[in-house]
Amino acid sequence: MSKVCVVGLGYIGLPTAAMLASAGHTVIGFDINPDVVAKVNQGHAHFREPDLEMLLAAAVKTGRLTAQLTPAEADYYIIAVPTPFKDGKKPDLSYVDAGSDAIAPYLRPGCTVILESTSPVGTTERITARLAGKRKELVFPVYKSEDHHEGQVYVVHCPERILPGQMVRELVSNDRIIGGMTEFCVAKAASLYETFVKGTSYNTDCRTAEFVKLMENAYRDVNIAFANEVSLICDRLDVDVWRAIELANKHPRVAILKPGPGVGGHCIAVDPWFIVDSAPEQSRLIRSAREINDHKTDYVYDRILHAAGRFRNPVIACFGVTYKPDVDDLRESPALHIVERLLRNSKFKVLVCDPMLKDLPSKMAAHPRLKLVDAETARAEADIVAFLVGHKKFRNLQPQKFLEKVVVDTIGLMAVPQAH
Ligand code: SAJ
Repeated sequence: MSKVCVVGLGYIGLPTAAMLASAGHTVIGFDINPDVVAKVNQGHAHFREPDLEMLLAAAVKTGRLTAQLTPAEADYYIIAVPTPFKDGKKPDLSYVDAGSDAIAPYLRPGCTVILESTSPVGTTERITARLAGKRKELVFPVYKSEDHHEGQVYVVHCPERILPGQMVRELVSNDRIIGGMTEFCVAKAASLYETFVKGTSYNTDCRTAEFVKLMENAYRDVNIAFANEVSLICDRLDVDVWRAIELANKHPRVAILKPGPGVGGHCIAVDPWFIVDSAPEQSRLIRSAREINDHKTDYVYDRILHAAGRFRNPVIACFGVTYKPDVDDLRESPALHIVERLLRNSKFKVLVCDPMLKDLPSKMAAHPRLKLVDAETARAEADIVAFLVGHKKFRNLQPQKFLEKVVVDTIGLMAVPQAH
């Protein structure tokens, strides 16, 4: 069993820290947010994720997981900090840089640094150079070198690929890609992951691992863009997109995804831009997919606006504001963007119904023309109903109860399944 310092107790770092502790490791969770640290030390997660609360409570109770505002000396460091983009859709590596700067003074010979954050190609080499610049007395790996020094520091990229909503299960069952600066680095990291991962670990170099992760999310974005583009074409040609996709998917080699109000979350709406940024001329499809998915949000907003034109002071009910079904995460949520834009029109009153949320985000909660309500109130009071997120709890809404409303159904909630 090892001592592991997890840098960043967010959506990836926290479940990983709890899982490592439950596997028997001693885990120090380091986060710069005092509220997060306090909450974790009480055994509570700061976001909702199935099974996480139980795993975390046990990890804290046994004393194997503690959170603190500084890093600690450890055998392994796992960096799991955000990698958003900044102006011009350029990757913002400031959190990765800050995380590696923070651990630099604690590194000791033989320790391993694992970058789990989704990162542009070259980032693992970047942090290695940064750490080496701060700890000149230690030996760091050289990319793809076959040399090995006793007591060197090892550095790898092992991208996290767990799906929000199924994180705890996927942490154990997913296959892992371990991309090292050198093969010796891979071997070091593999011996940590094999203590809790039941999936297979595949070894490669860090550049390939970085690209594989970006490519996976770009692949999903492109597929969702196809579904969203098809939905626009169907609207134009007066074809029922849900029935058309259902029928096309009867073909043995066709599996079209679901159209929606756009693509949200902190991953798929962001990561493809890292590819576009690094190879703009070669990434035409990936860029178009991002643009198509972003455009879909504008299109849905315009449809609601068009419907609102019929009313003097329309009440608009938005069913769902999270970035996808059955999570409480609002980051990059297309539905939330639509709500924010609707509120800019002083004639509109907006009702939000979202069973995953106890409260609206603080910046919206006090808005005089916005209310978080239950499904029945939203239905009863609305002139226009926009179905934006397909939460499981919406599945028992009865289409006939919405007949006298103007409905903008972006997720096929009211589509009647066909028997044949
Ligand atoms: N969406 C659609 N139609 C679909 C499927 C999804 O519009 O048919 C939308 C969702 O509503 C959401 C967005 O796409 O707004 C993304 O949702 P998602 O469930 O596809 O993916 P994420 O962002 O929750 O998680 C992804 C996963 N990556 C892949 O499936 C390739 C996950 O495995 C990664 O770990 C995660 O990104 C990440 O952290 O990178």
